[in-house]
This record gives sequence, C-alpha cells and structure tokens, in this order.
Amino acid sequence: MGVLNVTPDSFSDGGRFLDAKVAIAHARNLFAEGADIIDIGAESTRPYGGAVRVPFDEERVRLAPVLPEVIGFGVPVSIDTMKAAVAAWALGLGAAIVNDVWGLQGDPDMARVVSEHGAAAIVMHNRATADPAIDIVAEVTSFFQRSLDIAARAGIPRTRIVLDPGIGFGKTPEQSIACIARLDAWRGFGMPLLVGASRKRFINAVSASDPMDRLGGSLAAHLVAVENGATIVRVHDVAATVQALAVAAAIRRAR
Ligand code: HH2
Repeated sequence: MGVLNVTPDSFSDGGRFLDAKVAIAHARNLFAEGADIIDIGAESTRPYGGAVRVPFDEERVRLAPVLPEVIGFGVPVSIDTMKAAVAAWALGLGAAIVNDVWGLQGDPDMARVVSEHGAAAIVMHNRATADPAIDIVAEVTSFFQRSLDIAARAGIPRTRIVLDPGIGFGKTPEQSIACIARLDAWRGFGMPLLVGASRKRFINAVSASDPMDRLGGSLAAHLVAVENGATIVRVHDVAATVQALAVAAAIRRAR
C-alpha cells in the first residue's frame, strides 16, 4: 500500500503533495513502482500529536481534484479518514476501502457507511495517549474485538476487514516494536494484517534519525512484519519496499 498525503502537515511529507498535479503524479509513481493499493489522506493523523483537525469541507476540497484521477488508474484506492461523511463521499466516487485510524470506534456513522457501500475497512488500533504500563498485545486484541462487534452489528462481513495494530498511535516506541514482534498474536482473527511502520518514530528510538532518513529502519520493520504474518504494508517508499520484499521472498524460497 503506497501512501499519498494531500496535507500540509503530515509528519514526514507534509506539504509535498498539496498541489493536485504533484499529488496525482506521485500516485502514478507509487502505482508504477508496484503499489497494489493507494491510500489517500487529506487530514494528518499526526501519530505524535499536534494534528490540526480539518473540517469536512476542507478535507473534500483537498481530495476533490486528486481522488477521481487516482481511482481512474484502476488501482484499488483506500481513503484514510476519520470522518464517515468523507468516507461516504469517497466511496461514492469509487474508492474501495476505508482506512479508519480509530477502527470504526471514532465516528459513530463509520461502520454504517462502510456496510452500505459494500466497502472494505481497515480497522486500526489507536488510543488517546500512550501508557507504558499496559500489556499492549492484550489492549490491541480487546480493541479489535470491540471494532469487530461494531462491524458485525453494522453488517460488515468479516471477509472485508483488515486489522492493523497502529504502529506509533498511542504507543511507546517499545510498544510499537512489540506489536511488530508479536504480530502473530492477531493471526487467530483470520483476517489480513496490515503494518504501517514507514518513517515512524520508534525507528528514531533505535537509530536516531529524522523522518526522511528512516528508510533502512522502515524496510527492516516491514520485512519482519511480513515474516510475522502481515499481508499488507503501508509505506511511503514503494520501490525500495517492493525490492526488499522480493529479495526476502527469493531467499525464503531457496531455503
Ligand atoms: N499511519 C499513518 C496514517 N494512517 N493508517 C493505517 N491503517 N496504519 C498506519 O500505520 C497509519 C495510517 C501515519 O502516517 P502518515 O500518513 O505518513 O502521516 P500523517 O498521518 O501525519 O499524514
């Protein structure tokens, strides 16, 4: 999954793709480099705080010149939004997936919108603040369970749900690392697992670096995530990730 942030303030690439022409060209590159899904967001989630909440109209204005063009490439598009109204609008235009960083537990209309459009949903774990004292695996498991109950009540089939532990969201760096290390804890749900470790701050905790200088750490995290059961990785650097995964797969096949 390639990331396209049409935002002024995303933590690693804010402001780079606000211009619609630049955003569309970037999405075309992500697709050409091998992304199977393009994830488009117009409101920074700012996992590390400081996000400015964007009103519905502003989110739509940012997306309007970009989203239909990218959907036109024929690649499945996911809409990274916390607002059911934005999700409904994007699904109406032809987006296939809703990527909700509050796992259907934020906007009370989100599950209904996903269900009514027959869309897929990415259920990501989140919490308002990190608590180093909690057992993060148990916390994520019970969050997923709550989201799956909401999804079931709304009539979203389990076959349309992807689970994501939400690397960097309401977690200490150690907890983010634990989520990748112990990803198999969630295989039992029987749903695809997504990991989005790209350029995130836990990498800095291991190897001091600015967000744009975390490619090595991102590749390492995603390789291990796939080894541990991830079937989707959400990345900014598609070409490098595709190459790393292809080489790892070739080595695994030769074992
Ligand atoms: N991470 C970010 C945003 N959306 N969605 C899912 N499912 N999983 C993630 O790990 C995830 C996500 C944060 O990254 P980015 O989009 O680059 O930053 P920002 O939210 O600041 O735009």
